[in-house]
Amino acid sequence: MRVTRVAALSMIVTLAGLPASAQQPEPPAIYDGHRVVRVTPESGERLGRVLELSTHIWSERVGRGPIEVQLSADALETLREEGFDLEVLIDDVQGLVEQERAEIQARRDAAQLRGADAIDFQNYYPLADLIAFVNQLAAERPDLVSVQSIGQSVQGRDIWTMTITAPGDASARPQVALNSLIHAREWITAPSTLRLARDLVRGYGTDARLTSLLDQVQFVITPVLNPDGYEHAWNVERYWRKNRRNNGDGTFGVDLNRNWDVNFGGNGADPFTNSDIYHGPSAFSEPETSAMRDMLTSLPDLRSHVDTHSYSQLILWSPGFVGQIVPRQAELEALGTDLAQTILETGGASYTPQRGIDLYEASGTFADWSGSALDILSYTFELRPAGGQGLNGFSPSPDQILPTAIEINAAYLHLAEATATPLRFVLPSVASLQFDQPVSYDFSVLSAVDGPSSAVSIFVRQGAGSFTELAAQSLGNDRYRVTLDPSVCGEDLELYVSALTDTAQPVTYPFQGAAQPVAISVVNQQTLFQDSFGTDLGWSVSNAPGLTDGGWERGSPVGGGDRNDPAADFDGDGFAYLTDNVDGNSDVDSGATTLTSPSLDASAGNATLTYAVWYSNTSGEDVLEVEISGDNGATWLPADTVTSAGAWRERSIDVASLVGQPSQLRVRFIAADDDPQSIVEAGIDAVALVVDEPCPSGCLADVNGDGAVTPADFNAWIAAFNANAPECDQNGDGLCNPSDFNA
Ligand code: 0X9
Ligand code: ZN
Repeated sequence: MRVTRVAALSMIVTLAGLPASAQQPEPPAIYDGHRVVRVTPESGERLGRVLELSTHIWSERVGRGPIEVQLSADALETLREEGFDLEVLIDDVQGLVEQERAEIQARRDAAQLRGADAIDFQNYYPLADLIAFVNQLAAERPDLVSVQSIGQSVQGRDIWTMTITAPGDASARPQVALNSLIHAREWITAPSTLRLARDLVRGYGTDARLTSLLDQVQFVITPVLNPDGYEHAWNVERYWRKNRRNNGDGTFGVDLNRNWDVNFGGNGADPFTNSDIYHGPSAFSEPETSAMRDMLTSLPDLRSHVDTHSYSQLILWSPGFVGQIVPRQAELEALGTDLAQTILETGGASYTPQRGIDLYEASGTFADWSGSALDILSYTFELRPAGGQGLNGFSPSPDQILPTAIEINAAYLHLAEATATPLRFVLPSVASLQFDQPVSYDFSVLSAVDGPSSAVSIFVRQGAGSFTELAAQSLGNDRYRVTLDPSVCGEDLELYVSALTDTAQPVTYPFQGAAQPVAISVVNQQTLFQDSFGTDLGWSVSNAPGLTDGGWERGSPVGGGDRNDPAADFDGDGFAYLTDNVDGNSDVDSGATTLTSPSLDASAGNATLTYAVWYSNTSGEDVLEVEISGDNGATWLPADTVTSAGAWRERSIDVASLVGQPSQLRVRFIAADDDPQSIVEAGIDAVALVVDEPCPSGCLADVNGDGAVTPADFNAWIAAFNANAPECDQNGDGLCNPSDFNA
């Protein structure tokens, strides 16, 4: 039962403690009678009518086909009268909001024992508690934390920023900036930045990794960038997104993630004041964005930034809109992919790394601005839950807060290590090595502020022994070459790189060196088929009858990479299969184009098919399907689905688990564009069919197992004979006797 709202209780904020009142005032029942419905408008005009009458859009995209919207009881009645066919998905939106609130209150009541902390990561907390926690950490370790108000919100609330670094002179330490709650309803984001602050403060001096990081880096953390919006979402309207600017026409709020001076007012931002993505009257019209701009531009050596949002589990980077030039694209992509991997390896959820533009176009966003205006590596994180849940996605259960904070912390830490420690190591990613086949790799050791690095070495080992040092050959310009020689089959090769800064400070990659080396599996593979498309090995193309443009063709990329098409092939021989390989406005339109391999013999063992794929699609709705056939193309099975990303990616298919060991295997790549308005660009390169063979058992004559047959093995055999050891049996008859000597 809902209690009518008593006169608004004013929140009494203490600097380092709990607010005086634990009982929250009841917000007005703003969504009373609201339902969420699915409707399929038959025309653009009918769609406009639905949008006009709805209070919120729950679907991720609006266009042709069904959409999900929130309607008041009156609006629902009106649409029914106008002949719309409405399917009710959620009968009582207000009920959902109240359920969430009741759970928060129940946890609050049960948490009397939660200890001295203002927030506990088991529950959501109002603004006053979040700020109390900021001040609590500062009071706990004033030698590590300083708190500063960077300005005031529209309604005059302070925007607090914490700077966290080791005691002593920090002037030479670069900065990493993190913020959360730019969007009012994205409640799960603040506990993530605050968790990092807590761990840094409490881990300094006890945790080696955090201590070393704070010795080298300054964290600049703004947990609540939009305090007015958060208060409003907490006390009045749960799904409020913007700030609380009075727009002067009866509407409120500017979207703080459309108010930055980067393509301000462009696609994916609205000029309508009532819109959730209203960009405001001018760039930086809002005190929240201008305060943040001034603070960030004043930092002497900012390296990277994360603007933390929810939801959909994404790691996003620029470009965020069509035509944005992103000089550090390759770095953003490589590191963004690492961040998603780090989250996964922490035992966290699966986050998709992709360019912002591949999600949807947006203009005037914070991370597009910080990345370009400050020349740093900037990301937008979208936290839990996974996408496609309407406004419900902003209300994950409090149980999700801690796991989300832990996985996001791992990513924040990785970002700081990768961008703000004195040297940066750029290594190729190597999934596996062929045993007994030495191979050379080039890598870079870059120093952004210090002079050139020196004493670059690589340390490797296979098995449990100690690491041995390999010489890294200097190629000049911070490039180095090393030759790896994996001599033991089936045992991971582990390595780390070390170097000295110009001030002789040792730095390793990965950050913890020998304690956390890179592991590369060492396999015994046989290549059954390999195609880099320099010549025609018998692939065929078939286009759907409706296809108007964009069939597969073999060639060198000519588009120049300016329309989401690859600027170069993947494996460097200059050739690939590409869809509509022409410069300018050309892509796959209105149908599918299918590229089918020649018949391949996969009968030699359990085969894996590997390939590099490029697939980019501006609408985000289309995908590239990969299918395989074990009967020479008579029947096909789905084997891989590739979603949009403007980069070459290596993929693999476990052929054996799908179709066994066929002698007539085919694979086909189907690039489709069902929405002709969207741009689809695809490429395939470096196709290979390999089988893993068992590691060879050691040569019998190598009795002492040193990898070579030498006179020393003779003595070793005598010893084995005397000891009746298994190595004695050279003729394989299961016995150890003098006939083994002749063998
Ligand atoms: O639209 C936004 O502001 C962000 N998503 S949210 O649902 N949290 O509002 C994402 C912006 C990312 N940039 C681009 N998609 N270009
Ligand atoms: Zn957001």
